[in-house]
Order: sequence, then C-alpha cells, then structure tokens
Amino acid sequence: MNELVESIGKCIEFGKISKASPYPKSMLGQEGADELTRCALAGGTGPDVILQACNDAMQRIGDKFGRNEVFVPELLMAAKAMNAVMLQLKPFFQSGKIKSKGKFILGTVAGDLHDIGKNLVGMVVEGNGWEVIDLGVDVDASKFIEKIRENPSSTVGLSALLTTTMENMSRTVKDIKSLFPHIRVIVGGAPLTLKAAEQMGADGYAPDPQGVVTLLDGYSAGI
Ligand code: B1M
Repeated sequence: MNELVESIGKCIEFGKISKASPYPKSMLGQEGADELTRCALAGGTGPDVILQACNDAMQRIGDKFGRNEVFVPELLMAAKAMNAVMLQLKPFFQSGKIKSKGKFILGTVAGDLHDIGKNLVGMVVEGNGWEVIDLGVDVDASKFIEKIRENPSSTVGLSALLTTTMENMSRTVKDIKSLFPHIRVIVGGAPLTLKAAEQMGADGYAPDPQGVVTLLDGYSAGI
C-alpha cells in the first residue's frame, strides 16, 4: 500500500475529515481524508485500493470501540471522514453504462443508523445498471411495503449492522413476504450469515455489494 493511501486510512481511523477540520487536535493543519483522496485519485490510485484502506481503517476503529479504547464520538468522526472519501469515490462506482435492469429498494432496517455499507451497496448496484430506491436508515417494514406497492416488480435489499436489529430485519422480511410472497428480499450486513438469512426467510444473502449484484443478475436471468 502506498504512503498516500496509508495516510487516507489514518485520517479515517482518527476522524480527520479535511485540512480545515479542527479534529483531532493532534492532526491540526494537516491534510485530511478529503484532500488526500483527491490527490490519490489524481495520481492514478484505483478507487478500489482507496476503498479497501478505508474499510480496513473502519475495522480498526471498530475494534478499538469494542475494546473501549474509543467511544461513539470517535466512531462518528471516522464515519464523517469516510463519507468525505465516499463522495469522491461515488462517480467511479456509478459509471455503469447499461441503465435500469430493474428496481432495487434498499434501506437499513428499523433501529439501525449505520449507512456506510448500505450506501456502498447502493452505489455498486446502481453502477451495474439497476435503479436504486434508497429509503435511508431506520426504515420500518411499513415504509418498505409502501415502496413495494409503488414498484411491484422490484427486489428489496435490507442492511443491518447490529445484532440487536437483526430481529427487526427478520420481522421486516416476514412482513414483506406475507403481503408480497413473489418479491425477492436480499439481506446483508456485518452480523449476517447465510444461515441467519435462511432462518429469516430471505431469498438471498450477500456478504458484500458485488454479491448483491450477482444475486440480482441471477434473479433477472431467471436463476
Ligand atoms: Co456502530 N457499531 N454503533 N456506529 N459501528 C458497529 C457495527 C460495532 C461492530 C462496533 C463494535 O462494537 N466493534 C457495534 C455492533 C456490535 C454488534 O451489534 N454486534 C456497533 C455499536 C454497538 C454501535 C452503537 C450501539 C454504539 C452505542 O451507541 N453505544 C450505536 C448504534 C446506533 C444505531 O444504529 N442505533 C452505533 C453507532 C455508530 C455511529 C453512528 C457512530 C457510526 C455509524 C455512522 C454511519 O454509518 N453513518 C458507527 C460506526 C462507524 C461503526 C463501525 C466502526 C463501522 C461501520 C462501517 O461503516 N463499516 C462498526 C465496526 C465495524 O464494522 N468494524 C460499528 C464500513 C462498511 C463499509 O462496512 O457496514 O459492514 P459494513 O458494510 C459492508 C458489509 O457488511 C456489506 O457490504 C458493505 C461493504 O462491504 N453490507 C451488505 C452492508 N449492508 C449490506 C446489505 C446487503 C449486502 C451486503 O444486501 C442488501
């Protein structure tokens, strides 16, 4: 990994958004995730390489949180720094040429505010030719159902990052399936497993955005 990419990872881990941002004090006046990403992309570094460094940094800050070495404010600053990078990576993930293979209704389930992974899924799915209807975070079953009524031939994607919100995810899958048995539901997010997805009655489980695309393409090909 080159030095620039490593520095982007550090900015994520320590929540340094841009040169102007006053947080963290130890990095005052230094370039942040925003400037360094711009520089890396201009120098020809691949967006995938930058994204991997950001994901690794998120893992590190998450691990520190798990060990009580940092707290929610630090997680929030890391997420803000990651968003500054994501804004710049977005065009690369959305540059798919073929348009609208179908509609994909996406959201993070009720009680869950994590949206970085969900947003990545949305970008990659959109870049692969699907129209994404993003309902945001903390989405309860009734909102998904309302959108399915408006878009009756869509596929639904549910994201959850907390073990506690997997229960809401399960309920959402069941509510959707009881009203629309033909609608396919894909679930994903860090605490999910194929087994959990099957127990919920979901049609598919994907560990990452590309996995969602594979499932969607398979469904549209009748697999
Ligand atoms: Co939170 N948080 N958080 N957090 N947070 C985790 C998830 C945690 C693992 C940290 C830890 O303890 N080590 C832990 C969950 C433990 C558990 O339940 N097992 C945790 C906790 C406990 C909490 C709070 C409860 C903390 C508190 O308040 N005491 C709280 C809950 C708030 C709520 O949601 N109600 C909370 C809050 C937050 C912030 C708001 C501060 C912030 C989120 C900001 C935001 O998203 N805008 C935050 C963050 C940043 C994290 C960590 C550090 C990073 C998450 C992330 O963005 N990862 C996280 C620790 C970690 O993940 N290591 C943690 C990067 C992202 C690209 O990966 O989201 O996994 P991920 O998405 C991946 C895949 O999962 C998959 O593809 C993505 C790309 O590869 N994927 C799908 C995701 N959705 C998919 C859907 C699909 C398919 C694949 O199909 C539809």
